[in-house]
Amino acid sequence: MQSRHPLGLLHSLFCLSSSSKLVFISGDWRFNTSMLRPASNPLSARRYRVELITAESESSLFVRHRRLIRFPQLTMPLLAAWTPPNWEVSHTDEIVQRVDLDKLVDLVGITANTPAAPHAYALAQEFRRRGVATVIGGPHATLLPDEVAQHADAVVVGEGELVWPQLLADFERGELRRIYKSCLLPDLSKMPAPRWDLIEGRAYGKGVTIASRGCPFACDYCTIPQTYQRRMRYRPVDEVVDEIRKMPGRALIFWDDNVGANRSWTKELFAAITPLKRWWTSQCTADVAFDDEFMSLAARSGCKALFLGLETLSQASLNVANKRHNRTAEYREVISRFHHHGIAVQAGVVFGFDHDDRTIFRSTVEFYRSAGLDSATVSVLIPFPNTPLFQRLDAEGRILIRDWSKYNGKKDVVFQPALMSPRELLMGMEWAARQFYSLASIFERMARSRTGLWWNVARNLGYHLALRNFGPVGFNPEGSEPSSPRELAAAPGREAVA
Ligand code: B12
Ligand code: SF4
Repeated sequence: MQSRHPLGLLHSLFCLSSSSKLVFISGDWRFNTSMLRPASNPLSARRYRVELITAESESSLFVRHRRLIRFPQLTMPLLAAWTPPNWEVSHTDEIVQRVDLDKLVDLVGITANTPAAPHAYALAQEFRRRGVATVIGGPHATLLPDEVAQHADAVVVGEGELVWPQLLADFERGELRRIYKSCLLPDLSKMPAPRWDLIEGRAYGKGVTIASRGCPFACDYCTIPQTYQRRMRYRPVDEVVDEIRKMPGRALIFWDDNVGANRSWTKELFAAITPLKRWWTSQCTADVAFDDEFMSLAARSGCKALFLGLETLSQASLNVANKRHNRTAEYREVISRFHHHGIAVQAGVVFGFDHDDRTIFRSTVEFYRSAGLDSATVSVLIPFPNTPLFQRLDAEGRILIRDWSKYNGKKDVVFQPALMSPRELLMGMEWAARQFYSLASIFERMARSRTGLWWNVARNLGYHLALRNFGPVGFNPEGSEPSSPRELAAAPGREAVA
């Protein structure tokens, strides 16, 4: 359960925005957002229009636009729900819509992750050229507010619920400030439902929600500790249940950062959603595998798969990344315990940590084939700006590229890896992804997993087909680089795991 922050008042008083303006809202670090409504200036009779934009980088558009099953980003529909009634809200999600630069609006709000940041800057510039004020928020603005402030009229650092109504009221008065940062974290009780009416209907599944925010860990490459300051918050279970009850369809995703962070709360949640008979998935740390009660309750409540950030098979790399809570020696048992409960494992597999050498690609694929891993999201390490990882690599002179659009984890390597070249890292990742989703590998993994085969096989074949049309094929850096497509097909290492 939540506890009051012992330094609550002190913390608030010293929490300054980087424009040196105190943004003081309350002495308690948690703040019930319902206290803010209605937040606009009650004397204001004028109606205003705000356009909210979910900005997408080119690389993300390329990948996500092709997906058969897509779930929407909740950021802007949630922000819209927090917008005072004298503001009319429209929303453009670049995955499915084009931005209308000539839309007649008073203000534009853009959300952007790091790879989408340069594109968000370009959008903001176009709107500003047309005389429309712009605000940028999201993970990138939280990491680099001073840079973002050069491209927008205002920047929101961290969570937006508490400062958004205040920002709009400032705008109405003509007193928009440069940087808004709430030192208080919103309490998630009475969280309004996202404005689903602002999400383009046909293309998206609507069973998406968030039951908790934050993660107690602090892996050195992750941006969650900076956004949520390592303070977990949980929605009241009955409110989550009420929201799910209203959702159409059977499939459900909890986009929590770590749904197993507080297992007693999670167990309560699982018990409460069991009667709703949903099929759901979420993200978690691997240690939950050893809590049988957690696993049984998850399975009974309809959990079909969990995303586990297993990252790398090198324990030394995990230790350096401050991810000691992952123990590679237990990975095989973790996967088998999940399968025992009928829950599939989707692993986050990341290449490029400092102890990853050229053998890591082959050994990873071989290991996960033999362990019957159900599916994997394969990428290269991204040193997001201002994370401890970025700072360390930067101090060592190993940041090669500062164009944020290249911080996508799929098409570019932006730093100098310790034990191979950037090209070997990228090509090795491409190669491993294809090996993992080769037909022989799918067959072997599914035969070992035997978990949810009817959808698991289909999903694996979907990945297999998607990879056939995506990017270069890659090669195993243990051998020399093939020089022709024919050679590529017969490159050393291909047979090793095929
Ligand atoms: C669900 C999810 C996905 C989903 C769906 C996409 C999505 N973005 O929703 C999928 C699986 C597709 C995905 C993919 C990727 N993701 Co993702 N994802 C998430 C996750 C877990 C939840 C997002 C969410 O709904 N958050 C809840 C909303 C309410 O929070 P929020 O977006 O931060 O918004 C709040 C504030 O930031 C602020 N705010 C945000 N924007 C704005 C704008 C304005 C105007 C204002 C006033 C306020 C404001 O107010 C909001 C309310 O408090 C986050 C982690 C997280 N907790 O956010 C990672 C996260 C956003 N993802 C991340 C990454 C890296 C990616 C990928 C690039 C990974 C990859 N290599 O492919 C891709 C990129 C694709 C894409 N365009 O998003 C990183 C981004 C880091 C960064 N510096 O950019 C995060 C933070 C995870 C992490 N551990 O670091 N992701
Ligand atoms: S466990 Fe996951 S969400 Fe938590 S800090 Fe590490 S990478 Fe981020």
